Order: sequence, then C-alpha cells, then structure tokens
Amino acid sequence: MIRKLFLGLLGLFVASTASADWALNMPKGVTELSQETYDLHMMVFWWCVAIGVVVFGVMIFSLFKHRKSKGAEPAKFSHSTPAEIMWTAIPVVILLLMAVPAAKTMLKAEDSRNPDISIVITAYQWKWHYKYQDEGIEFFSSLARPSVDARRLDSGVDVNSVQNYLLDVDRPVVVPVNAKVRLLLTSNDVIHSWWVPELSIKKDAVPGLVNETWFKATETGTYRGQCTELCGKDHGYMPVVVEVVEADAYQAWVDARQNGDAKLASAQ
Ligand SMILES: [Cu+2]
Repeated sequence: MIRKLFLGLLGLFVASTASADWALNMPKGVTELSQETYDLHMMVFWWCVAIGVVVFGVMIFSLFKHRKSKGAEPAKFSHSTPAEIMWTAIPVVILLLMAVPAAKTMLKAEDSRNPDISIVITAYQWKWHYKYQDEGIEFFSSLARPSVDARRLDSGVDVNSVQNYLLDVDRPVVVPVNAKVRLLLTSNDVIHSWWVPELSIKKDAVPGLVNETWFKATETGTYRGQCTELCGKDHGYMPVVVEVVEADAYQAWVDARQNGDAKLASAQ
C-alpha cells in the first residue's frame, strides 16, 4: 500500500517535470520582478529544506543514539541559558537574511512611478474593463466565444477540444515589450482579483478603492490568468489575457483601436 502510494507520488513528480503545461513550482515569469520573486521563493524554500534537514537530523540522531535500550539516562536540567540564546538568535539571523532581500523586492514592486502606459482596470461581474489612460482606448474583455458555447449545459461540445478553454477572451490587453505598464485596479460591484502568474501580479480589485501595481515584460507572448477572488457564480468565467508585443505592433494596435477597428484588437 505504502509502496503503491510512494510510486504514485514519484510518478506525479516525474509527470510534472516532464510536462511543460503544468508544474509544482511557481513560474519564473517574464518580468524582472517575477524573476526576483522566483529567486526569493527559491531562497526561502532552500532555507526551509536546510532547517528541516538539520532539525529532523538532530532529532532522529538523538532518538537513535540515546535510546533507552542502550541505557541512556535522561538529563536533569530544566533550563539552559546558552541553549535559549542560541535558539533565539539563530532564527532571528535567518529571518533577517530572508527579510532584507524580500523588503528590497517589495519596495520595487510598490514603486509604480514614471510609467510608460497607465491602464485602469475595472472589474465587473463577470468581465474586465480596460481603459488606457493616455491613448483614449477602452474596451470590455469577456470570455471568448468558443469557451462560452462549450461551457453551457448539454452544449454537446467536448471542452478538451476547445483551445485555451476558459483561459481566452474576446479582446486581450495589448502592451509593448520592455515598457513600464502601470495598472490601476478597481471594481464596479464586488471584490475581484486580477492575476497573471507569468507577470507575478495578483492584485485585488475592490469597489471604492484604487489599487496600484506595475509590470515590465521583457519577453513578447500571450500570458493568461484568471480572476482569483470568489466573485459570484461566473467567477470561473472571467479570464485575463495579456499580449506583449513589439513596440511597432503595439503602435499599430493603438492606431487601429483609435480608428475604431475593434476586430483588429483580438486578431493581434
Ligand atoms: Cu471576479
């Protein structure tokens, strides 16, 4: 039984590393900050591994070495000042070693000054509204038609045959690569959350409040995310799609949008 379980778990790990579609670890992402976030996550992870190895190592060694059958006698002392100083000081030092780089990254993540583009994102039940502040572009972004048709009861459509099922929209957000994009998030009804793992952004959209964040994508591509705050019955049907394109393609998209060509947006 245990053997089966172990082999099953092993299979799961192998499958996760073999498949590029999903993995156990967080993605490295496509922004400088997402890379930093990933590095922080790995640093904390390895600290945890080291602490686990040391603590359980000492514990198991002590249990084995000082077992009763070997005639071990329990120690009589109830207080040890050196031990207490040690087990206070060492964790404090480890926490500081983690806190300093983490604070640096958090400060960077909060600094959305001097953006190249500002986009106001308003969440609705159950879609997103994007407004490019200086470009005068605004549009709703809803679940793409193939997903809408497939998700209906008795639709007769095999959802596995729908590309990017529940992760595609009719009009994606388009931004240029290597540009600092500031996002101003709010909501029209209930609390939603705008999440794109590859950008390492998960920010709440709260009615009556404006939350601020930013990203600078360093790789072109299509990045997908979802609403991550339970926001009602269609919470699972309001994905986020961000298309990072070259600067000239972005300009062409802006020009087309400003000329009212809504179709081109989703074709980009
Ligand atoms: Cu939502």
